[in-house]
Amino acid sequence: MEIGILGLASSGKSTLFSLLTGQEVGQTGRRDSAVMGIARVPDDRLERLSEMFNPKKKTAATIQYVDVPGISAEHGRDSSLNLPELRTMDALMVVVRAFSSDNVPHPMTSIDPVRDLEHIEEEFVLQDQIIVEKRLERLTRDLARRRSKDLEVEQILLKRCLAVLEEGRALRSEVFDAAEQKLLRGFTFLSSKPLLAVINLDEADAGVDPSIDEAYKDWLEGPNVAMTAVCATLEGELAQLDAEDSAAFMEDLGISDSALTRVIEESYSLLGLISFFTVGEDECRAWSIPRGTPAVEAAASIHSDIQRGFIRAEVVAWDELLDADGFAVCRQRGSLRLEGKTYIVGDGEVVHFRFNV
Ligand SMILES: Nc1nc2c(ncn2[C@@H]2O[C@H](COP(=O)(O)OP(=O)(O)OP(=O)(O)O)[C@@H](O)[C@H]2O)c(=O)[nH]1
Ligand SMILES: [Mg+2]
Repeated sequence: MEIGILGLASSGKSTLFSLLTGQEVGQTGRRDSAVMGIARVPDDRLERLSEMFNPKKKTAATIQYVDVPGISAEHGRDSSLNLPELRTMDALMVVVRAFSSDNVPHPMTSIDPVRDLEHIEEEFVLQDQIIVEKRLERLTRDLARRRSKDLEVEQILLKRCLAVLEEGRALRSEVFDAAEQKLLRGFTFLSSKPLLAVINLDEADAGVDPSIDEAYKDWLEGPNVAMTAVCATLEGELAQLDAEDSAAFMEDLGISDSALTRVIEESYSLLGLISFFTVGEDECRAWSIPRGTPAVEAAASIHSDIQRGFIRAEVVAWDELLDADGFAVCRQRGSLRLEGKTYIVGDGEVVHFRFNV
């Protein structure tokens, strides 16, 4: 799963990308290409299971982030939104600047995170509108030449999209049924992708939750939208410290949890992902699957052989396994269940697949 990091110039995208992925981006201001990196999803449950099994290897779930060059402050002037990489992203993360700094110029001069968010949303809407209009023109021409039920259906759907976009609304705010979603998928509309707004705060405001701010209310109401806040420079400083010092520093500042962890967790849930675990002396590992995935497809995320030869899944909740201190007691207690192919794997379940190929 991939999330594109977008925003106006100098909003802190690359700083945040480096902190999330541990990967340096180098110079700011590059406008031509995107940079990919991988973030490990922090998961206390995996830590606890690993303490129990003491495996040779511990593997966390991951999310890919892509640092995209800054969006222009002028409408319709964007090259970075035309990057092909962006089209295949599963979600978009928009970093908006709320920090003030005399050393870092803001492309719109004043600091106004809500305005910046709106500007970027308008840009998504504009880009999608261009695509819809082009396609509609084409459809009108084709339909004048020959009748086609499929093309008519597409035309009706796209006209509906155009009406939404002309109102300045993102397509993610509209409900489409499964067939419509399938038809729209190929267009890879930016405004239909789930969106995580990350407000990059001043050091002094670290720990403030922007979702309680009235100014963002309109933003938070929509479906497939999430919001969180970080102070990127502060997180950078925290990352330099060892665990003990960083905990003490956080206490001084009155912040209880790492904002970076929150960004990753918000990303994860926005993508609709959950984790199941496989455990053993060789490896304890968290696997990402979309919520609602049946066991046989969860097996496929590990290996196609396990899917092909699927017999049964042995399933137990992570905390029950921990509480029982091993599978043997789970079996006695009946908390270890045998499930079939269609069983929907739940978040935090430890799964052992029995298969035969
Ligand atoms: N004071 C302060 N400065 C920050 C913060 N986050 C980023 N900066 C600074 O802002 C400048 C731009 O940060 P980048 O992370 O390069 O911003 P960017 O969005 O990647 O910029 P472009 O790629 O040029 O669009 C750098 O000098 C950062 O050190 C913050 O939370 N507080
Ligand atoms: Mg950058």
